[in-house]
Amino acid sequence: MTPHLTRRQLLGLAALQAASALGFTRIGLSSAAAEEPSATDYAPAVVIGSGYGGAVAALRLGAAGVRTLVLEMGRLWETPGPDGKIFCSTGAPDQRSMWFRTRTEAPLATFLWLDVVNKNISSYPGVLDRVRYADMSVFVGRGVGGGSLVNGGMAVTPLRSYFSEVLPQVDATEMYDTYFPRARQMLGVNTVDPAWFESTEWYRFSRISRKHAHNAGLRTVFVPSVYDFGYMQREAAGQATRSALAGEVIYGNNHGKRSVDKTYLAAALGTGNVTIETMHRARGVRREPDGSYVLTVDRTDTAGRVVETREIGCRQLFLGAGSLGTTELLLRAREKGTLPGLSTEVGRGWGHNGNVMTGRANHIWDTVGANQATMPTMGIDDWANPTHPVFAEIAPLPMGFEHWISLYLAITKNPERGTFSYDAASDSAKLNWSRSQNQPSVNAARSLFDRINRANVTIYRYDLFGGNKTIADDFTYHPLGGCVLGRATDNYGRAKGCSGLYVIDGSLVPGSIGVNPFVTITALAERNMARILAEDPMG
Ligand code: FAE
Repeated sequence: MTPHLTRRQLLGLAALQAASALGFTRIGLSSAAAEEPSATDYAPAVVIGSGYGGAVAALRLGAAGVRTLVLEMGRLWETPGPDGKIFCSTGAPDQRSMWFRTRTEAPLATFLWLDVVNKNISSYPGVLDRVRYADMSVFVGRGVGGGSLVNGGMAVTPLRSYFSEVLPQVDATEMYDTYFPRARQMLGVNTVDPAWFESTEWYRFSRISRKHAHNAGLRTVFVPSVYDFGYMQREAAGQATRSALAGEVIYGNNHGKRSVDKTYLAAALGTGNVTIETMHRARGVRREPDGSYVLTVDRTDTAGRVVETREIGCRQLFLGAGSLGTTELLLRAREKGTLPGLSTEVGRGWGHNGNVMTGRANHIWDTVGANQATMPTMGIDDWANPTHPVFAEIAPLPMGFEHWISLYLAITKNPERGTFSYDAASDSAKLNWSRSQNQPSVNAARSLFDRINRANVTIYRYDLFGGNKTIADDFTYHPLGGCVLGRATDNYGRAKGCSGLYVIDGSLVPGSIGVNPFVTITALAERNMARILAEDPMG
């Protein structure tokens, strides 16, 4: 079912298309916003980053009548390339795939130990970045929409008991009665038609993994999504251009996906109060004696060159640059002394939501199908396990041929936390996280998948992650924490020690949430914005 678009969203979508057609890096409804060649250097409110948290802040500020500027370091993904497509597929990646790389760095490095997955590409501000730290790398989205452009669309509300364990100071009744439903409605969450799921070749891989989980006495659940399943059914029937059924996901979806540029950000632009500047990377922030903030912002071109450095002032500053981006900006500001009042908690409480990935080799008769939808829609729910809680999403591996592989992204309960320190030489934040801190996650995943392998007389795949590894623990899709709610900020995201400065994204969540995180990030942002707009003077 396609959600009804509001007038605001329609206006905003038109502004996005117009900016794209005219090649503007500035997107807004008013002609002044769209046409002025030179920049305005002040806005009452500035939002850094246009992922989930940033998009919620932009809409709620715009709807409250606050003139707001959103700064996004990535590009606007609206213009088709020479092949007529905005995004490239996982099977045929080109420069659009990755953020300034000359070779793709996909999560699955090899197949049959062969380096056949990654491809050479030219350097360009592509949509997926892999930020590498010493012992962990983190996948993030770049562009108007942030992670919503590249993610698997799984829109999961956490278990209430675990949410309360992780964020005990947040009123769970308010979250589950008001803000989770509001987030799901705005994001356009829907579920697959179970009858279609049971019959379609595109989810055979899920049904096989479900059978194996059930053979081991485990429970499976359907996972809601922001991919439009009605659209997917039309793809399968040959009535719509294929996207999830054409290998599109981590490098963007050309159709079907309700990324936040199409939902929250379109509505934000539609208020007439919000402008987005793309290819603008906030580098520094300082505070003036009158309490306002001044940002140092680099505008870059598609070669990555800084073409202009601007100073942009604001009264209220909202940080939605994601766990890594927000933490780095605030840590740098604290350590360089431009925001010395920030809490010593900035840079602490980071976790990867217990992410590990694994693959199993199926028997020859248990085919997973050459045709696989890229949007996962089922998970193995063993979170109630008293020693090793795991929520394992049944992931696709759409290679276009039968490979008998069952793939999983497991979310585990890992109590380890990392910290960031500021490295003056590189002027960047370094993540202090050692590979040994993954051991609780590896143990939990092994316990679950050993059980599934035993019940089905199957084994792990050794050829997918390099070095004969059966469990990949060197990357995450779910960076969380760094500016934790109630520690680096008050209970609503107001940064301690800096009034008028707010954290609004995944860096608020203390390292773990037990399920895929974007619904939680969105709902928390809705909750915090409601309180901030009710209590704090804006503009
Ligand atoms: P995020 O969406 O990362 O947005 C931050 C934005 O800020 C980005 O657009 C950055 O380019 C921008 N930015 C950063 N630094 C700066 C700066 N200095 N100046 C200007 N702009 C800046 O943050 N989650 C789920 O719930 N379900 C899934 O199925 C799922 N699958 C995933 C698959 C992949 C491949 C990846 C990478 C992630 C996945 N996630 C999934 C995670 C989810 O996308 C992520 O938790 C959210 O996107 C985080 O939202 P934030 O608002 O924190």
